[in-house]
Amino acid sequence: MEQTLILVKPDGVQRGLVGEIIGRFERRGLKLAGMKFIRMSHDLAARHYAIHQGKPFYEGLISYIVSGPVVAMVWEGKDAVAAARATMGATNPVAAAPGTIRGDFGVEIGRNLVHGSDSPENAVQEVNLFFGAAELVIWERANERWIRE
Ligand code: D4T
Repeated sequence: MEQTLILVKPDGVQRGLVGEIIGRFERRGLKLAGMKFIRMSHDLAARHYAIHQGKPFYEGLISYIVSGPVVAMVWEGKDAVAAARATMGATNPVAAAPGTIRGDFGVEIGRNLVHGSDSPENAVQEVNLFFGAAELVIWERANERWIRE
């Protein structure tokens, strides 16, 4: 089953949107496999955003992500990466469709509330960066057959 790493970024936490954001992934039918509330270290932030090093927004991105606590989660399901990104909306909230997390709560690309892995390959890397195997929970969801054919 595909997994994806989702972060509620510091603005989502500070604005009291943690429950709202988690609820959207729950209602979508994705299944929670791991969750923790952390303050990201500079080292973890640099590893997570290594692909953006050297870009003009990199320094701001790092200082933003370490500026307060984040909720790190692993959600799983069929096509979990694509489903989660559709639930999040476009990277720039101004372009994000109403009904998506960013489209409903954001206006600024540098305050876009959530992170989600952008490919199944990157999702594996990101899940392993944030979670040890023992932190992921294998469990049976009672209503599984009403969500998946
Ligand atoms: P994340 O990684 O946060 O889920 O965002 P996306 O996958 O949707 O978008 P991304 O990797 O292209 O960008 C990562 C992160 O950088 C911020 N950003 C991006 C920014 O502040 N200014 C910019 O011009 C861009 C392109 C927003 C998300």
